[in-house]
Amino acid sequence: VTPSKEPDPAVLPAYGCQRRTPLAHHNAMLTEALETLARDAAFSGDETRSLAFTRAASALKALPRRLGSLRDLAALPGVGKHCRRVIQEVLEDGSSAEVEAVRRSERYRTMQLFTGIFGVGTRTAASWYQEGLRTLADLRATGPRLSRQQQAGLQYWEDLATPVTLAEAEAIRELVQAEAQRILPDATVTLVGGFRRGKPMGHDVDLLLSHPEEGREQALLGPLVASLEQQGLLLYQQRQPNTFGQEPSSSSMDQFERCFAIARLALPGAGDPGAWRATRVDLVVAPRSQFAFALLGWTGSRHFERELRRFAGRQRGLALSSHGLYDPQREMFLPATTEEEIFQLLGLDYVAPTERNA
Ligand code: DCP
Ligand code: MG
Repeated sequence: VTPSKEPDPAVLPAYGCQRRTPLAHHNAMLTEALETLARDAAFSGDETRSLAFTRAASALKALPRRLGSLRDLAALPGVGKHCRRVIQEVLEDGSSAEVEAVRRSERYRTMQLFTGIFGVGTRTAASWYQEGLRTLADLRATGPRLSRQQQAGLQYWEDLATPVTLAEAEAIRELVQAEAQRILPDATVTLVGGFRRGKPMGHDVDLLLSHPEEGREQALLGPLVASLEQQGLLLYQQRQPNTFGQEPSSSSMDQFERCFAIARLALPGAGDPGAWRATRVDLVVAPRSQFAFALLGWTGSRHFERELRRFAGRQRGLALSSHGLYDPQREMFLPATTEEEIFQLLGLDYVAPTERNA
């Protein structure tokens, strides 16, 4: 045994995908402070700075105890000077003046509000802020030109800002599955995203659709969306075709056939028999051969996914996406039918969905 080559067991592994990160952890005050700074940096378009804060927060989430002093930071990989200073402030004073100033700032508050609207990204929100817009009323009144998606986002803003519960997500999954199986009896509908990681609430319902027979899944989404729409269950829908293999993927966004929708979910327990709420639903269709990769890619968290791709590239020379694992040396995709097999191909210990809250 050469001690210098053995990883120090007291130090957390460097990549988020090498760690177990439960939903409930021991350092919420610190991670919330750092994530505020991460969001603020992202709002100004500084992804690198944002990532540094996100990385530090993510490592803290995996720490199996409360961080008591700055000395404990030795156990965490990649905590830079700025993060250190913020952590020190929170440990000593219970809060960080810098973070509090960000939280109070008009820009941060407005950016939070605007980027929270369905269809509004950082750049759009920033340009609206530049133009002097501050409230939803501003958008509605003096209105910049809004896309159809943004109009729907504004129209149903209040419902969409209300967290979706696991029970509501399950109800939507069942409804979609019943409809999908009327079209193709063996179709599968899997609840992915935060709910699969054990979150009791979410901002949307992410559903992965597939079929055991390769190719059959192509006949699913069109009729499914048409049928849901006919029943008055969709308040908004926007379909995108599958573009995998057609054009080089420009973003980290995958290229599955999909539908971004706002569903009209009946609320049977609400007293009023006609009660309903608007709910964001993403329907994503994966062929069987890519299902395990899609499942892994759509379970998240976003940071866990980013770390998986970074690990695959930097440590293994492989390109991971929601479509597959590509080996550029052998010029081929490495097949896998389960998430466990993908971790194995990457030479990583398996991490269960509920431990992927990096
Ligand atoms: N995803 C990703 N990269 C993207 C979009 C999505 O890796 N650009 C993956 C990771 C996410 C999952 O898809 O976990 C679903 O995206 P959401 O934005 O719905 O995130 P969550 O479901 O995790 O969170 P929430 O509870 O807010 O819905
Ligand atoms: Mg989600």
